[in-house]
Amino acid sequence: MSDIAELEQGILAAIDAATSEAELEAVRIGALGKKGSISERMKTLGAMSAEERQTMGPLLNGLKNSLTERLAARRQELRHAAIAERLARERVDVTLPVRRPPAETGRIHPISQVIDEITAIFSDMGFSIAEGPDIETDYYNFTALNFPEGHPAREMHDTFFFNPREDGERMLLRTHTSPVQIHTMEAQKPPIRIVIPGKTYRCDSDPTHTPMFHQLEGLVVDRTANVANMKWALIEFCKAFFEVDDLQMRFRPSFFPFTEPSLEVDIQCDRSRPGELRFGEGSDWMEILGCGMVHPNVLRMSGLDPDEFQGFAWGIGIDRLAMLKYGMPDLRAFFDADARWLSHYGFRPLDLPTLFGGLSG
Ligand code: 2NM
Repeated sequence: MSDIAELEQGILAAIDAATSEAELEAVRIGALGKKGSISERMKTLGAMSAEERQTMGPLLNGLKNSLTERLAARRQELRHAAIAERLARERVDVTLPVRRPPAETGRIHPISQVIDEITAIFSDMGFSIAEGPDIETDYYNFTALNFPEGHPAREMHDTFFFNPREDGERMLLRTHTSPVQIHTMEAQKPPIRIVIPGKTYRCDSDPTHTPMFHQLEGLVVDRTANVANMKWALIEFCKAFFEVDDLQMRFRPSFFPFTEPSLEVDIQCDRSRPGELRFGEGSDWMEILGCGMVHPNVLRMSGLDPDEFQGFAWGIGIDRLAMLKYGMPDLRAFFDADARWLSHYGFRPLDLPTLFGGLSG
């Protein structure tokens, strides 16, 4: 047998013996790669006599072509064999239960849901959402809101204070979100229409109070804002939030340092059925928010001329609103991070509250 025929036999045997595409590729490189046995032979053509080259040239070229074809055919065989082997080995059990994706099993906390509902209502009325830091200065939490130095109202807030700084200034955890209103009035020219949801802190802990709780406050400042505008906005809000068309509301005189006049607001409810509470029916009242016309001192301290601008503001406790709307009996369960509680009281993440789609789904 000529050495070319021997070479061919060897390569063909290796091709047949390859049991994977990777092994086959190694055979290809060994024969036809840059330094492969056939390629090396090709390089010797140049040194041959013209006669020799005339027989060896076509021989080597033919060999190269036939090996390339053989390699391709074997690659197909191996690929089909691998697929057949996987099909035989792998099984799908179509009777297994479907595992639900995270977006199906996760739940939105009722407080987040209620914040989304309230901000959807006020966004629809043209309000923007504003936020600010939980850690504030005494000035933004009290002084700028017309709490006089040493006034008992400062004590009533049961404030969490930090240790005083070197310069004597004492930071605190905000006791309401009102500091955000002050920052906004300092930074923006009227008209201002903002709502401010957020965490607030008071050193108070019993069955109906947690040291951290949530508030949503609102502020409108322009040249003509008045008590009638305020009452309209709050009545429309309550009807939208509790999803009732008719709802009696009662505005009673009250006191806050930052508003004058100040009002507390009750909504009509029915407590006659045991274990059930309904809004927009019955002859009972429940207090749900405080409001008032922004005190001239507050406007002045924030750089607004009270003879030119006037404003109204209000504050609502979000946690209690969530309990009332969704019938959750214990406030403290809100902050226990109990997955079972959340899977019961939580909301589906893809059901976003909108006025057109329904707030609570
Ligand atoms: C309330 C009740 C009444 C209020 C006032 C202000 C500000 F900054 F404009 F003066 N912010 N929030 C306000 C008014 C808050 O919560 C029960």
